[in-house]
Amino acid sequence: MEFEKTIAAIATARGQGGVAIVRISGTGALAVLKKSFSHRGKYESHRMYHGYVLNESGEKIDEALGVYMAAPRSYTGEDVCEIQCHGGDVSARRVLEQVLRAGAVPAGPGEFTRRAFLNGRMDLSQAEAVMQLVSAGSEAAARASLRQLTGGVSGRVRALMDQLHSIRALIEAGDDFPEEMEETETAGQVRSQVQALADQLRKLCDPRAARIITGGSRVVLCGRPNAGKSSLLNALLGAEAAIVTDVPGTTRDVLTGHLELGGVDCEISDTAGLRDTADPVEQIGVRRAEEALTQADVVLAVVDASREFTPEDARLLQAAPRRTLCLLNKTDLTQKVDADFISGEYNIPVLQVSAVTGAGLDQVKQALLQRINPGEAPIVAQRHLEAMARALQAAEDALSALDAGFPADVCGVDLARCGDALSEITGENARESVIDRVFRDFCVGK
Ligand SMILES: Nc1nc2c(ncn2[C@@H]2O[C@H](COP(=O)(O)OP(=O)(O)O)[C@@H](O)[C@H]2O)c(=O)[nH]1
Ligand SMILES: [Mg+2]
Repeated sequence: MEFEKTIAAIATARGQGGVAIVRISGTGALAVLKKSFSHRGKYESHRMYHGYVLNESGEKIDEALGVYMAAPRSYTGEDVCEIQCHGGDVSARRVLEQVLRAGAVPAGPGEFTRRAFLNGRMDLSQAEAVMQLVSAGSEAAARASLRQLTGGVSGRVRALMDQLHSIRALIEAGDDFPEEMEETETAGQVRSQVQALADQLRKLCDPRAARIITGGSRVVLCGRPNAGKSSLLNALLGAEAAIVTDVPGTTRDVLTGHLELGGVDCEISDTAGLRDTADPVEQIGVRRAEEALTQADVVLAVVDASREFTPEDARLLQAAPRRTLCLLNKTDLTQKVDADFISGEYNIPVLQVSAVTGAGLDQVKQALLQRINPGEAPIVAQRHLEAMARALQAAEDALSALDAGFPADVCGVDLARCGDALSEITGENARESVIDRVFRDFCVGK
């Protein structure tokens, strides 16, 4: 596909840095470079040249490296030139201004990647991975984006499409040779293949893992006042995030800090101690604490080991959801509560810790990681999960039709719907509006 305009933008982030890159793409890219760069003579493709960026009157704007990447071996699939100039906003901006004067036009958000997609250099899922990768907030998110960028999602969609094609072929064979293929035999074979397809779709979609990889996980500390929740937050983060005092009811709002566990971003919230209180501010704090608990991936229920076990502790542990770990804190002091008692009575794993000495905190981190671990979920983008869910629904509709005794070819409509949903992921025959939505959130220069 040939675009009329040669586009240019600063591809690197704003602010001070060693180098900045001005990227130019389109049929006029080399002409623009030649008009703006001091290197005379031949530009071999994929070779760096040292020189100066010059304005139209031959004044030096910056010392830089220039490179020409001939189509189609470039990011966009078009002729691409890049100027690596000095970092900082001024140099890069002046180089860009020169490049625009030399005939390029400013690139829109994601326009380079959009051209790469439209030129068949990557499919839509890979294009989205580029944006996911540059905005990744954790190692797990970056790893997942890279898997997607290198075809992890595309490959799976292709495999599912192949399965769909063979199911359709089976149905058509049944139509063409009705006397050779018993109707019920065809339906049985189709059914088992559609079932296998549905099973795979279900396995690929793990919204919880996807959310944890891309958005991080939520861990909430709860317990009665003075159990040591704020001290534990600080100890886990290795920072003084929360105020610690021996006055019960010190923490009134939900306070959060971030920890990266096994590459996964983990947001740990400290909450107001759960108790009945007349103080209206503390009451709001308690309500917020209860709200945070419902959102938690893991709940850390803190019990003070140095004091008698109270009915409030009992209530907390009784109400504890399955995803709860009990932290028996202050084990550096004389212990009045026994870990075996809690695990026996409430069927909850108990870890003995001390926020003051740090004892047991590594085990807490390990236990958290074990519970949160999202694995290498192949599908992490919301748009892909939604399309997969529609594909799964269509496959299940096909199964229902077969189970209701309809002949195999009746479920062809459902299977077509399944295929349409899958092809949205890779962007084959994608509607313009879908493509627009994908690239709308891109940054300029990517
Ligand atoms: N000895 C000892 N004291 C602790 C420990 N954890 C917290 N404390 C003390 O217990 C009191 C209440 O702690 P805080 O973290 O504010 O409890 P919160 O109300 O649950 O947030 C403070 O005086 C802390 O210094 C611990 O592991 N050992
Ligand atoms: Mg507190």
